[in-house]
Amino acid sequence: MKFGVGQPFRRVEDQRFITGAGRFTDDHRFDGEAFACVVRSPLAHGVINRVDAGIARAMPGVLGIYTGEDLAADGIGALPVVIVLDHAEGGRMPLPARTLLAAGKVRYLGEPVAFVVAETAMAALEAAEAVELDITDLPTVVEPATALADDAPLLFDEAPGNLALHWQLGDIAAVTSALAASARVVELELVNNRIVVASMEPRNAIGLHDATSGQFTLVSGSQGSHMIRDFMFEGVFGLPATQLRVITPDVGGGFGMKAIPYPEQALVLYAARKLGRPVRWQSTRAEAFLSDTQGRDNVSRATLGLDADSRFTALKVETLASAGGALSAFGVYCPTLSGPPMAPGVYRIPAVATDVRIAYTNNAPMDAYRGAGRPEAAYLIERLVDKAAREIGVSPIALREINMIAPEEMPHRTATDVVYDSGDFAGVMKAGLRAADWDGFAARREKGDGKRRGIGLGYYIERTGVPGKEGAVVQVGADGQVVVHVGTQSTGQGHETTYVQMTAQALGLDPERITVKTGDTDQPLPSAGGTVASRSMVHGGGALRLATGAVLGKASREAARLLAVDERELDFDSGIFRVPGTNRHVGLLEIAAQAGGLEGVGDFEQHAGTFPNGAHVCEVDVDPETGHITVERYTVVDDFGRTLNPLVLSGQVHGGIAQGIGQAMMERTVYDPDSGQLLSGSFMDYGLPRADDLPFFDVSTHNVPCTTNPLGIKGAGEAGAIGAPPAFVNAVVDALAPLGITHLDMPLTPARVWQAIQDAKGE
Ligand code: SMO
Repeated sequence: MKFGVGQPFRRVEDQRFITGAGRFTDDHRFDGEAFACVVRSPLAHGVINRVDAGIARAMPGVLGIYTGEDLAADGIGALPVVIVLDHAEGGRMPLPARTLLAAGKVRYLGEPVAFVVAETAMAALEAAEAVELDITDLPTVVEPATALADDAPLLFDEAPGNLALHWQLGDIAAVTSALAASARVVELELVNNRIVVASMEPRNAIGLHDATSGQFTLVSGSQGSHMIRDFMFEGVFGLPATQLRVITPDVGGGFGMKAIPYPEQALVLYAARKLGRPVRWQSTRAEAFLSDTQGRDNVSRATLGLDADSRFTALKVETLASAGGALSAFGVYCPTLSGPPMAPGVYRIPAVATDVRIAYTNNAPMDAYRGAGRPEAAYLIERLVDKAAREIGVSPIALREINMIAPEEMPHRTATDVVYDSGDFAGVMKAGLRAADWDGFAARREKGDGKRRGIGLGYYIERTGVPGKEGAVVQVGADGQVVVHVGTQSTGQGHETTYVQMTAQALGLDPERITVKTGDTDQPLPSAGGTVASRSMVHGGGALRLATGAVLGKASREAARLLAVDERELDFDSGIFRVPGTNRHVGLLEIAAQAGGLEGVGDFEQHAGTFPNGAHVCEVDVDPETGHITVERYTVVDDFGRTLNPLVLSGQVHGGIAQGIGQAMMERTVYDPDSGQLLSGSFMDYGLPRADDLPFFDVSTHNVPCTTNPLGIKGAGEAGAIGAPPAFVNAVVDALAPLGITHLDMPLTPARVWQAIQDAKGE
């Protein structure tokens, strides 16, 4: 089947997107709508003495101005925290309330202080600028290490020492002794730089309220309307989730940042109820830099032990991480439950332990960003293994081969208690090296043009599709049109294409007949969890398989009745049930027409993770005169279990590589340590990679079917961003190793690289 699973079927949504016919939140208009503007803190840390809206309230077109005190008086609650853990010493982590508008203090630059609603966006902006803030400046801390120091200014009374959470995995004492008993240890301290998420479409929200029924509606770009409803509404409004409908239309990028609820989503609902009018808010790019959750931002010191045969004996990781100035919904998830369990990577390491301290800091709240903890784990182990190889004097490939978990060891339970179900790591690595012509690099290294060349491998593994439920409903209409409801939300990945393809294949129907619907809590779904952790195809695909199966079950019973044969005698092909050896047949669409429509429901539960993995090989040129790096070649071989659509898949990997190289090469959120002011608050100051910063990517697969889900697939959405940083940095360090450089911290900007070269030369 030419549209079938495994075929490079072209994206069905692209016609709409490239002709400007996409419908994003901002394209939705409502009668009588009013416009909101957020008054944000101009200081990173301070005591709020007074918020004076007197002048602003009297300005033309102003409908309402709300402060933290107004919300408290109306009984509006704080944004709930989804991930709450215990301290290593026992006792629950503190949970300082994240109110929708700052109350008493501000703790990061851009924290919402007041919410202004007016007849026009311009009137709202002008009034917002007229709101007078009297805030007493307090000293700031913008790095976890300084925030945890004894003399650091305290952000929250509830969190002594600014400690959001102290968390451990594994037996630190046992690992410390295993390291002491090892023939050799290799140490590495590295920074995983704080970065912005930079979705193409900034955040937005439109709130509606029907006073008669008491029903709220929220239109907002998100990674799943059900998640936003379920995580935010009850806690903030004290009302049952059924009183809110969330609609998420087309979305221009989420990457984890839009998986969580934000103050503005609740504020538009609050104001809509107050004013009896629809209220809309659209973030500007400048606000996105200040107030979207950011990613990564941790510093780790790692020690790897090896025996005399270069086998890994133990791994200890100590991490300081930043939570930012407010606790986001999954704020502590990345450096705890998500990253550290993946610390061993694809290697046999008998003893692993991690100690993590997460600190409150005066900068934007921290949360998931493409990979959400797994990129940090992969970067750490892959840099460490490379450094170990260089110190021992073996090739980085040989050291990996010695230590990689073999296919015959699957399933393999890591020392961190994660069970890898399948994988051929050494085989995938070989395929990657072959595709990248690793062996031919020696000849490419010496071009005699004064540039320094390097090659690096990053072998990533990640855990995707963590346990959970997802539903799907397939409706074959009497008119021959098929509607597929799923609960995972595309933010650009191409879900429509892949779900159409899977449905077309299962039902033997033309893709043109099939429409995918997502993003509405009113959809008839048995469950819906949204798009996070590369779970859409594993969970949503699993649910869709059950739903198409249910449609076919009903149809085949009906076909058997119509054709007067036993159901088991029927053949089904290209949408037609046939009695073999006869010309008797009936089509699925005929059956649906006669029955007035057919519906199948899938309620799928995934019980274990999937473990996509792969080899990224990066080749760079470093200009020693300027420190400028060019990526000359980039090759990836991934194991995604099974490929549903190679075009959609490579799109995912390409985007991920761009984000991963972006972090490694040029991206960094910079806050002034003294004032907490953001020094990288626009794309003039913040380096985002562009097409001409990147080469063509050579992307292919070497799939080993996953055993933990019926489709045999491994989640692919985040993989590119996980493999790229170690491959890139390993390549640059390889280029500069002859100068004695053993490590460089991301981002490897020309200035940083040039300085490292000067330092190495002793100049
Ligand atoms: S960073 Mo993702 O949306 O799990």
